[in-house]
Amino acid sequence: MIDVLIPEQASTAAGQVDLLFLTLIALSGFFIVLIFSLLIYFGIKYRRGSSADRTAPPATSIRLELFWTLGPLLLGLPVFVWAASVYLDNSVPPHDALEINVVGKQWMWHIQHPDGRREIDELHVPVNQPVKLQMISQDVIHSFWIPDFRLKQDVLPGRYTTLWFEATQTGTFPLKCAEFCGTHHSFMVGRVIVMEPAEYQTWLGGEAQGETLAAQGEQLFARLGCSSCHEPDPEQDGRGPSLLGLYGDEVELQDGTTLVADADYIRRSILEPQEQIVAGYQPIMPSFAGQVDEADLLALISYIQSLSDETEE
Ligand code: HEC
Ligand SMILES: [Cu+2]
Repeated sequence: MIDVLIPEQASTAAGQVDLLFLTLIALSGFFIVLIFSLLIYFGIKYRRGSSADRTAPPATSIRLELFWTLGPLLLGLPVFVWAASVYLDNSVPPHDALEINVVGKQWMWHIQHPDGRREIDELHVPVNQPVKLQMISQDVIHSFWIPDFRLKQDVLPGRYTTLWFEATQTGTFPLKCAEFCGTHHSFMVGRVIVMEPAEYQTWLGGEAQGETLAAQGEQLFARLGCSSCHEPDPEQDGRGPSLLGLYGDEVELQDGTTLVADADYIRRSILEPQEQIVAGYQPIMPSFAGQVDEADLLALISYIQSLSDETEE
């Protein structure tokens, strides 16, 4: 019977989420049965004209009050702690996760693999390996949902969100948009194809495809003229700060605050360079809003990220 109730559990999150969900159902069921049984029992016992004893009803009972206040509290709080830990497990991606970019737009999912391969409404991933999706929308709010993985994450315009998972079995699983996003929302469906790692490697190399995402970003960097101000070599003095080692590093801003240079910061630096000025530099960088789309931005970020990977090694 359980098999009928529970759909495929195809990720490490699925079992955790189902157990939590079923526990909540069981707890709710227990209280529904308890309350309705008592309701019916007392309804019959104290119906009008019954001979039940109504003399000297108890006015207060501290023990009863404590019992029905603390009882549900003690049952409920552990569920909260448990749910929070499942939530945290599934919101912080492991460091070794394979990073894949997702751009949602009316009405399709556009997916970019780090080695440059792109696909639409299909996501190929290896089995038993953590995968981190970095997602953004080019228009309205969408929501990336893989029911068999029990995972769902809003995809927002103007800000990156992440979703990570580890698929535990090979196969094809439905992918849906779970946010009403316009007239063709219901067509915004796709498939997640989980493959053996070797098969995935063959698939990646399969289609003649050109360069990696970072290399595409490097070309954009030259074509848009970023390189005229941002010298790749930190020894040379460009008009803008060197971007070597920027990704993941702390940046000091002119107003004295510091922040960590993540994907969102770099995206903002390109679209709204006047908003956050790096300490010690002039606000001379022009905005590139309108010249680059979300896919270009992800390529640029991937390139800037690759500059940091090199310095770390
Ligand atoms: C006219 C020169 C100029 C051009 C062209 C230019 N930048 Fe900049 N950039 C700057 C300056 C100056 C700063 C530092 C002041 C600021 O924060 O605006 C900066 C800051 C940045 C930062 C933040 C760096 C940090 O250390 O926090 C990033 C990221 C960046 N630029 C990326 C780019 C990209 C990508 C392009 C091309 C699409 C580009 N820039 C084009 C001059 C330029
Ligand atoms: Cu959508």
